Amino acid sequence: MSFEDVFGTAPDGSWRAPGRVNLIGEHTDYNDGVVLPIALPNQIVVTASKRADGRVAVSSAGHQRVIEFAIDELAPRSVDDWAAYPAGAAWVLREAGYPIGGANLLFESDLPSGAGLSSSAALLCATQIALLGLIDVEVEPAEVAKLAQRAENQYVGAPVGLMDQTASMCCTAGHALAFDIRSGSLDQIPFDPEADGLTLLVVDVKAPHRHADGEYAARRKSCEHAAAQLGVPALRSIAYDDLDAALTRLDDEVDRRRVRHVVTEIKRTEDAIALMKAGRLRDVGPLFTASHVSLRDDFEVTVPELDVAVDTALAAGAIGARMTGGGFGGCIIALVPTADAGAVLGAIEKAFAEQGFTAPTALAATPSNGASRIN
Ligand code: GAF
Repeated sequence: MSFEDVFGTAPDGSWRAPGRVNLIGEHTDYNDGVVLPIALPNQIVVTASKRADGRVAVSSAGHQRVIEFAIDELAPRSVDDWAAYPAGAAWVLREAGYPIGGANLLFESDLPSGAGLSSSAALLCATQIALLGLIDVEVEPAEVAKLAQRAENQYVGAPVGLMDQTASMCCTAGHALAFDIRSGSLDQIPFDPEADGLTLLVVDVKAPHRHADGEYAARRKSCEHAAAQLGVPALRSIAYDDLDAALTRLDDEVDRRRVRHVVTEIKRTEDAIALMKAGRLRDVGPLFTASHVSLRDDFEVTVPELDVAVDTALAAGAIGARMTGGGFGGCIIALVPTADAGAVLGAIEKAFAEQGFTAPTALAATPSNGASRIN
């Protein structure tokens, strides 16, 4: 159905916000660490028109239903299901003092949800820039990202870090975004695997997210608990060279493994950034694989589908592979000589069929631009 069919009026504009894959730096953002995402070509598009009654009506191409709420009446978790995200976006803008008005919003997406590709962050970011665009207010992309994180933390109730929203807002085509959460610095690193004869494969392993929300919150708690015990504001403060000494000061064995993942992952991410800046993308491959091992054994956020996909990709010729995103399902990325990309994907499909897993799907990982107005 067209916008006019759904809302009986013409739209005033369209805005878009992409999903992301993180190259490396997993579960480091809420530890004040460093991350290295790219934005995907897959995105959420929202078409919008102004309303004069202070109400927001949302619909999506996949759902016939229109859900409506009054901006003035929004309170954390007052709207649920997928509409919680546009509601959270309106709520956070109102809380931050932006004089947003009512709107009709129609969402379309080619970004799979539940695949760990940040569809939630994209939905929040797209809604925020549409609501701001309708009142001709421009807000810095990094600031929009912080507001989107606040909406997800406080309105939706998910204790996520700042990577996904910042990737959706601030990435640029042809680059990976080196985002240092502690300093706030955003460094665009040229990323063109094709120029090195490589392909970045993104494979959705189609595993259902099992207990992802509770497990994510538990990982975050463990990190905060360990930081408190070590007397630091966040695990970023533990230098890689001081890791062994820090581990002896922790009494909980699980916390020790969580800390080892975070501190070594920050080091791997810094090393990957340095290698990419030096034009040595091939040497980043082993860091991807070490990251996966750490996420599997120390952070314990993988599932069999992710492990099988990574192991199979490596055996079939990938020079590095890892899960990407929060884990417990979602996607893997694999850095593969372009000539072997088809064989690697075929090997993963075959291994999944043998294991009785749902068939995986591949996505193009072209590094794309962050969110923007379309028209
Ligand atoms: C999820 C979260 F939303 C991010 O903030 C980040 O912590 C990621 O998991 C793990 O790196 O995508």
